[in-house]
Amino acid sequence: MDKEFLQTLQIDQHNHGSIAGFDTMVGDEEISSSSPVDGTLIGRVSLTDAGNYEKIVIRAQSAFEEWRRWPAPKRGSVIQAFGQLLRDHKDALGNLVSYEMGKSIQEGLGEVQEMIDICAFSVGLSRQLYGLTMHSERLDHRMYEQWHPLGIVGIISAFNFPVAVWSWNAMVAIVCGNACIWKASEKTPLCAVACQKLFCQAAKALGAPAAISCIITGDHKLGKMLTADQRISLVSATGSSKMGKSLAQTVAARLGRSLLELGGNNAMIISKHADIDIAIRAAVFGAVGTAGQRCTSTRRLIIHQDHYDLIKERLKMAYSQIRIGNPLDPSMHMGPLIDRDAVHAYLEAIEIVQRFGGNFIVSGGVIEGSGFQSGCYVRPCIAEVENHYDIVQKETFAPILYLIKYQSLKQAIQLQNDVPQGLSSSIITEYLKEAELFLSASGSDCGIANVNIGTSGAEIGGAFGGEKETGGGRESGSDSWKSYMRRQTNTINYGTTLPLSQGITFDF
Ligand code: UN1
Repeated sequence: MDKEFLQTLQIDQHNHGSIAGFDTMVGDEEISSSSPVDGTLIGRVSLTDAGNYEKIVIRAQSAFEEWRRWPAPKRGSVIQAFGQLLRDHKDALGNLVSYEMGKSIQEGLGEVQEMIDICAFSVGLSRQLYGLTMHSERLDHRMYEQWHPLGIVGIISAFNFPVAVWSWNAMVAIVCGNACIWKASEKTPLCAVACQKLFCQAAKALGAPAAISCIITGDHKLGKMLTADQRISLVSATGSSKMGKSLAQTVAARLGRSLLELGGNNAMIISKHADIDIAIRAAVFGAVGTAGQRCTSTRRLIIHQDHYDLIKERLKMAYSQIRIGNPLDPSMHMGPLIDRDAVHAYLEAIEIVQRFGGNFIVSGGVIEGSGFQSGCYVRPCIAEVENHYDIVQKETFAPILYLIKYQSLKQAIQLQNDVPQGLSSSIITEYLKEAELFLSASGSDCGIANVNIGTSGAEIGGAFGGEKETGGGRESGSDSWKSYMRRQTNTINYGTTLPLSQGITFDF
């Protein structure tokens, strides 16, 4: 396979995991990154040891001290330059994402597009970090609020969006005046190295302090070091609810801030009034896209009884047309799972569904033979289940779609909400009253609720995140930037006396 994209992105056989700014700090140990596409070793990345971690935090701290003094619109110009580099390297980075993570090239390029879009958003934001002005209750007083950067933002990201989720956090955090330390998934370290190299290029061109963006490489032990570190003002983490629960406790114990984007168990309600073509397209992309490894992947279809049999048949037909194979081949819909552990979890989930009495209408399994030697390719499958099964209540990061039947919309909404997670949800209906009920306070309890589109593929302009075990954080668009800043309330007396608030007198 032609791997020109690796040279374009300056990915070598040995890469430095601990990059702070422009220089490298080489650890003694390395981790290797193998592609789930063909099992080939792509390259190695040096691990960040405790000594290098310490050096990086000190570098980030001093970078922050300088960076916070840069006017925000000037900070935006660095993000603009990075956005341009991403445009120039979109193809190469999209290919690397696809090769290291295994998602289809369409989705790899889409992920880089999300980065380009969040850069544009952040550049605009650099002139809009607004605070409010209030009327003081005291004579000749003015009251207003300002937003200041926090300090160092730690970003922990998952393998499934190896570049975009970092950029949602980092671009916004950096434009707000923070320095960032990024611990990418140890399953996709080369994507992080490539992003860091491009970011450093942009920062250098504009004379920005070197360590406003740093990366560290390692597993959960390094994540723990970052999380427990008092100097990290905010830890923004994407991953499983299990990981988030433990991280939140560590951060809370030091009264730090955390922003969590954790597991989803997303359902699509297909109403009696649904456009069936839209429903099928949305469901198949939601369940099969990224091989079911998005936190927004569609895991449950809650189908009105009148359409149940029809939907089943249409899904069977659609699944028979899914092309699974090398994700760098643009004609493929679905690539491999991330690794063999993920394949194991997928097979285990299938077995548990069967044990509970679930009925597979499209069966799963591992794909073998030529072109599939990495052992990570599986078939997307569909099972008829009950919502209360333990396994249905859990997020399995794999292309397993559950079908559930409903009679009334109230019951459908209840089923949709009746899981521990609360990230994304959708309803397919042509009937306004149903759509509005679904979006109302008595409707979906998720952070994202869509009508006539699927559960995945959120745009960067909205706030992204969810409720319950999804962790409550909001990243990316809207006013999510406020999570990366501290609010300061200022009251100024421009009079000649000192009136006290609440009318208190204190004369002496
Ligand atoms: C994730 O899976 O962690 O909405 C993020 C989506 C993508 C982001 C998913 N824009 O599906």
